[in-house]
Amino acid sequence: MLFDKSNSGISQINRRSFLKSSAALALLSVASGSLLARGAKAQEPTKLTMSGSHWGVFRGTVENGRLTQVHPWEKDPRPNVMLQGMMDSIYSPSRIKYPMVRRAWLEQGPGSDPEGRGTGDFVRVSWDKALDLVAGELTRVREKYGANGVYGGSYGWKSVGKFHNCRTLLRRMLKVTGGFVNSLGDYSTGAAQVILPHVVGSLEVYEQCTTWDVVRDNTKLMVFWASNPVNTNQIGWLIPDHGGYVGLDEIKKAGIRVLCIDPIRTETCQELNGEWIAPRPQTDVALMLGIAHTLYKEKLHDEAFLKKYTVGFDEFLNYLIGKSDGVEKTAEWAEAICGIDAGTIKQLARDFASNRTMIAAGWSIQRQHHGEQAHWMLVTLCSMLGQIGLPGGGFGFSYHYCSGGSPTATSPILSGITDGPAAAEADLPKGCTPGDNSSACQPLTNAIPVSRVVECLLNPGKVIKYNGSDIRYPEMHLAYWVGGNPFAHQQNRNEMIEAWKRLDTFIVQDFQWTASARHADIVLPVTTSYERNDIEQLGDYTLSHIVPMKKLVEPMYEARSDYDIFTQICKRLGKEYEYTEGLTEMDWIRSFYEGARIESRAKGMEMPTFETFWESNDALGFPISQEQKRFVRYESFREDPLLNALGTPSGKIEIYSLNIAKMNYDDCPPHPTWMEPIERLGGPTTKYPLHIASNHPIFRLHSQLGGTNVRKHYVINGREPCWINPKDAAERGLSNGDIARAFNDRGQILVGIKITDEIMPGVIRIDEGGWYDPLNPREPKTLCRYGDVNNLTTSIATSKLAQSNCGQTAVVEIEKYNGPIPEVTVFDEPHYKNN
Ligand code: PGD
Ligand code: PGD
Repeated sequence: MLFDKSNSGISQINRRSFLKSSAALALLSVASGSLLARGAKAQEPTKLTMSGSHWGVFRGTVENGRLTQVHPWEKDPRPNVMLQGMMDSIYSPSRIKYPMVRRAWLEQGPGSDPEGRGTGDFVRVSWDKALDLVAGELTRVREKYGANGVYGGSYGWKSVGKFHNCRTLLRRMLKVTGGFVNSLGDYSTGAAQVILPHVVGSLEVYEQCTTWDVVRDNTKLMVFWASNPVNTNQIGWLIPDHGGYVGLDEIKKAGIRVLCIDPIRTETCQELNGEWIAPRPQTDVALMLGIAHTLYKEKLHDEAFLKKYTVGFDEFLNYLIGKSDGVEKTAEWAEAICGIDAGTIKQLARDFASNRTMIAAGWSIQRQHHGEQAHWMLVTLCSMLGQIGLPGGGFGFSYHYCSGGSPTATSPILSGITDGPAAAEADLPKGCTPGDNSSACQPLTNAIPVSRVVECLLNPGKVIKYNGSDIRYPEMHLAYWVGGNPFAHQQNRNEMIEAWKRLDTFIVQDFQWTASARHADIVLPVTTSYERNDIEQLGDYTLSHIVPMKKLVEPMYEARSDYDIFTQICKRLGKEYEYTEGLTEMDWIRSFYEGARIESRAKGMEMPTFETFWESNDALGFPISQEQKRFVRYESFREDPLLNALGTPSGKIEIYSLNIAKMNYDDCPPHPTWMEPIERLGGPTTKYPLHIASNHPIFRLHSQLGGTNVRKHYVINGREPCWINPKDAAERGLSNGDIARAFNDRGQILVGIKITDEIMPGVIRIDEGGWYDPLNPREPKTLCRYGDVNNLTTSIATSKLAQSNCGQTAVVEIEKYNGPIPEVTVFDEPHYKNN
């Protein structure tokens, strides 16, 4: 049973009984308390209003200006318990109420006492004052250091909505007011999205998979390789449709054999009664090579497929059989690295080859040192199996994400707010022409790989390699963050804190007192999406509905929308019209809808008028054809590889890439290769004995909702849970509920112990997104009181190719914490003084 304490170990909620126990659909309500909302003064009639979030579509009951109940949409096949936290996020004690400035920054100027960041020494200021300070500081930094002094790469999962897309709104503001440094790529698939275009000609990780219907009807063996859709499909980048759960139910009913290759017996493995194979983390490439070697030796590989649809197998084969490096990648060789016995590895090869096999791969295996290799090797393995493009065979890299595999509807694409004109010339200082690389002509919108921000701050001027190009790190003095939480998402927290000292100014706009906000110099309170109007599509892959996201309650305290804040900054910098184009919130929303209406006509459909749609208080649905329900990824390529050539240089799957060979990177060879990560469980140079799986959390979206009442359902002794195998716990004298200290050379955190045999020995699990709560922010490598795993992870890049993050690369030790137990403080607002 899903999310049952006895199974998952960290939850006290049994999801199904939780849902059943609530009357009708009125599932989620908050206890009525004192009302602080501005809109609470007026007595309004009870009403139901539709909106959406990363957790699903819902209708809200608003009583006396307060959201009191959330009703999941009746068409949601598997409503999400996180909706409860979503509602609480409006009212939680972690809400930012007023504009704040760090005292030292305010009184002594930018860059003062950077060690004081995170101590909570804030002064409340008026909006006018805060906006003047921001506009003035942008001007000062640009005048002194140029546009490259301002970092606006601001990565993060923001909120859904085509208009209040705060990261784009920030870039729009920074673009019209004078330029900034941008970011490249993302934290989710940073390595895979750079390597896969070289291999299969597309990002692949965000592409539609063969539909679940086709899998149900054709697949005989479903392999979840580092993939846990029962957990990770709960949320969406757009509003989630949760169709992946229907797919999982179907394959369960069909009795399809399921294998889970994962150091943890995941919720998916449990729900589908899967067979569990637990390799040592970070050794999947070796395991895949062992399987590939068996396929080759036992002549189970599909030579015809390799010849017709791929290039470079021969070069790879020389490596596989040890011709090129003297090491044959036998199952026995793989066993010594990954810990799975050679017999099982050989049997996997036979089972994969003798069945219609679909490999659903997750993304943790590319969030590791040399992470580029994992998905490349998976494509190679599937090429050897020869089932790519056949119904129910091959690979799917997004079955676990936003319900990939749910069929795509015939629908228009809603546009959204943009960050302004994209012409290359417009990005250069006046008088510069594209291609002029002199220091005076650096692009105004320079960009660095997203997870390299810390390295960039520490090494201005350094030149790094990136996917065939050179990037020179700019010298940045101001960072402006919206819609993201770098003090949660970035690896190696203590190194980051040192790097942040190079900044004169760190500005954060958020609605919660995240660790990032607590380390900011200027903090601006924004509205949640439930305090403003917007519009969004349902289902990243299905795009099956357009959802009105109607304002439910008035902005709390002094919160303003990102759009309003940036408009006011632009006004101070003389660029208000360029920013707003004279349009209001509802003008923009209407314009996106009207654009979709025009597109839908071209597809032979007539959407209702905007007024009808908006007043309907319901999602507008689009048809899904039989053909769309039977979509098979790579079917057309398989049918005609010349006519439907891939976007690679050869038009085929590239098992050997000439382009990558030309880059000549020592850490990314031209064919999939096993390379030791800098540290791993059982590795040759590893100092600490336990690997940490920093998975995506069950009851949060990263750090989002960490500050809400959902937290009480999973914390252990008030801390972030740490799963540990009974053997490892016994060796360390740890019991359930203990507070323990996990540590390595990079940092130390407190966690709450959960002993479970759902995790393999040698591995502990501490989910990413725990809020950073430094015991003494002025002390280097101070203890984190709550359990932010990124105190322990490495900030090394995957390789010169993708320069992506390695959030899954970390080994540690753990011990019972015998010191005085410090109170967790990060979930309340910091102390501040009124100005
Ligand atoms: P979130 O917690 O989603 O984390 O990192 P990310 O920064 O995306 O942060 C979003 C922030 O935006 C929240 O603070 C939220 O309150 C704020 N926000 C929401 N809506 C709005 C809005 O309308 N306006 C403004 N101004 N703010 C808003 C996630 C990142 O973490 C990701 S995507 C991945 S895949 C990585 N995963 C791992 C991992 O697996 N392991 C480790 N060790 N580390 C990771 N870090 C990465
Ligand atoms: P993870 O939980 O990090 O999810 O999707 P991703 O697939 O990256 O890892 C998936 C599985 O990989 C886990 O079961 C983990 O145990 C396993 N694993 C870890 N290391 C290894 C390894 O070395 N080898 C093998 N074989 N398995 C390993 C993340 C995706 O989820 C992303 S990127 C985002 S931004 C979203 N985030 C969330 C979220 O924060 N919370 C929820 N509930 N859902 C999400 N969905 C999305």
